[in-house]
Amino acid sequence: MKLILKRVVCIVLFFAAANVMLASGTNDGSKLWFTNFSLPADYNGHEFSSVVISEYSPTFEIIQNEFISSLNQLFTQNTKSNSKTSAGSICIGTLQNDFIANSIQPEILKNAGSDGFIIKYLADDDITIIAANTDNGCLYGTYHFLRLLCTNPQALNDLIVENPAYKRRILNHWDNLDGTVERGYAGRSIWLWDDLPEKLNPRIIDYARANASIGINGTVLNNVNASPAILKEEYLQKVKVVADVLRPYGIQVYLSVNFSSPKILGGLPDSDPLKPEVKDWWNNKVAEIYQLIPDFGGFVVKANSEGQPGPQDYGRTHADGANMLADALNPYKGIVMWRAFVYNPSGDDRAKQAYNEFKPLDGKFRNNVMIQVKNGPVDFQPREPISPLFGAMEHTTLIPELQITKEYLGFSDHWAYLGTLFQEFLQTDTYQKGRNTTVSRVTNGDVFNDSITGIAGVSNIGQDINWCGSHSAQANWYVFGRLAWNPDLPAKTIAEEWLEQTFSHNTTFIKEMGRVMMESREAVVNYMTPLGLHHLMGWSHHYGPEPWCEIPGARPDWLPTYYHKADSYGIGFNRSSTGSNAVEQYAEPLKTMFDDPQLCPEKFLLWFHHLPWDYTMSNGRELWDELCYKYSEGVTQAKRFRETWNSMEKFVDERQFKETSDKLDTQVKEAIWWRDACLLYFQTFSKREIPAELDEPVHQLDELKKLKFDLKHHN
Ligand code: GCW
Repeated sequence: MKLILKRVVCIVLFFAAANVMLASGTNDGSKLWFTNFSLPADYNGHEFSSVVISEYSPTFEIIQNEFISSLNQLFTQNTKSNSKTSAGSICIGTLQNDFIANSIQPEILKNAGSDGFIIKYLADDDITIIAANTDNGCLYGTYHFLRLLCTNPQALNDLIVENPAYKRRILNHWDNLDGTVERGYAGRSIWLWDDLPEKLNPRIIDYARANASIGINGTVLNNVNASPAILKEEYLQKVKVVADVLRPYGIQVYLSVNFSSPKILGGLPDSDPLKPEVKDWWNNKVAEIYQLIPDFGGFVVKANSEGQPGPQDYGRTHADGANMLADALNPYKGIVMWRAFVYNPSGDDRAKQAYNEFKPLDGKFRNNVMIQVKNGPVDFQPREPISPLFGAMEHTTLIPELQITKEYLGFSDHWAYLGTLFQEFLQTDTYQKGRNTTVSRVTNGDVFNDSITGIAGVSNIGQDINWCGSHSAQANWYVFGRLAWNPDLPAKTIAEEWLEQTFSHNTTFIKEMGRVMMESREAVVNYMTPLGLHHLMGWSHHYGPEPWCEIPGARPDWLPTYYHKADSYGIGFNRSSTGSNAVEQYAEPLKTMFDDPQLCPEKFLLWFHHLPWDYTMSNGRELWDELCYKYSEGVTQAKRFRETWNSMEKFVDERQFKETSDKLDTQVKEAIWWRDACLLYFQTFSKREIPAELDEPVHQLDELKKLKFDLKHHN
């Protein structure tokens, strides 16, 4: 300890603890996963009494403040228990810190990369070192250390080396400049554009902290359906203020841009990407942005998709458009995330179109372009097979796009933990370059030599006091960050870690609710779209079942009938080699597997096949019966979740308990709504009975068809 005292510049000592816990019964969720910020009851680690920080920067100031408040809170509480052992110190810094430079081998630190860190306990000195190559690495190390103190303190005795899998871990906000949020179920936008640049929403600092605590290092502030106005000088001044606040938390700001901006904002005759005046306009705009925001991340573009303008308006390709922007950003190290979410009503099977358009462009994009691809080939359904583009674009970097906001999984009302969905996707083997070329490995630089890598998640954050519209939905923001950092972390570990930090250390609580979380997404699949069904939801708002939905004159690929194709023979979309042949876009053995109903995983059966109602499933049941069992199972699961939660009252705050309990009531009610609507409607084609041992529907089909869903109550 003396040794340190001689060498360090700054010692942080602790002050009397502030009471930062909320009074019982008032827990509103505003503290996210810092709510139960306390040591486990059986904690027998160190009573940390000092922190040594010898460097200064705005980021180190945050680190220092985190330590002052956190350790005060943790150890003041802890002295109430009798678990105190020895007093320990923490030394945090980069190789600029002499003690760190002398105590660790530089090769170990090399393995931590630019955002990673190491945590090492030096028994002789009774010091825990948190070391990184950068300030941001130290910040991530700080949060990791604090997380482990609260959830798994034993782990701090071993050497920890962390290096995130993806370099860019980015939230995409679909926030409009008028304060609304597309597909947002947690209130209006947190940016409060009208108040900026004079006034900043103070919650943006909490937002930055929450993101940094789970390793998120980028945020796209506005909707991909982008208003050109975001690039006006007036808005860039606002963006600058946000960027300045996020910067010390290691978060870079990005913007979604409208491809027609040169025409709309700049008054040019058009926005043809090959015209010199259009290029000049972008070059000047980019220069203006970097003048204000020197570490600006880059652009996201939704082009020639769902009515948005794009290079094809001028007979140019996606590569022409993306490269023009990439060239403008390149001198500043900015990047382009060009979305592959394209489909045309007059085109081929919607599930094939992104591949059809982008595969031929492989190798035609600049190095600072990433093609942003949704996890599945259609659109964030409760379950989809992976998009066949993953692994197929050997010469192009792909950035996976996940949806954290649950547009198709019950908004923020249903408890659906997405850790299992994200994991299923990231760990799927694409087989594109032989075995074990999983989605995460073909996108994080392991398999291909990508110079930039990233992963994007469409945010579920809004102005609601609990940020996400419900307590349970916070877990999806959390798990996105944790998996972006390490896609190999088990979804269960992350669920338990989140439960412990958000609610309670009680092991029964964690075990029981961990089980609920791990089952929750599958339950939603069961009561909404089992066996590979998809897109059965209501028109436009996408909430609740409307498999019958017909809107005169509507695009067919926006209607459920396009997808389920139920008729007197059977149900499902034939994407096999006798149908749309979407299977052909996958590598072997996936292609053969998906093509044959006998080999196709049953969870994807009706995604790839149109099968007769009496088709025999692997368990011997007929398809119709199996569908009935799946829908019923979903309802049973939802009821079980509610029962489990209701038996947990003693472990959680009254307000958190009640609010979650109410949501689970809604979920059960709506699971029944889904089951009844789908089974009664499909029964009009199958003309078969619901198996006698299952519950009968409680609604009438006509009654359900008349139901008008009021989106206002869910926004
Ligand atoms: O999922 C669909 C949504 C649209 C969204 C679009 C997209 C932002 O229904 O609201 O638009 O995808 O991802 O571009």
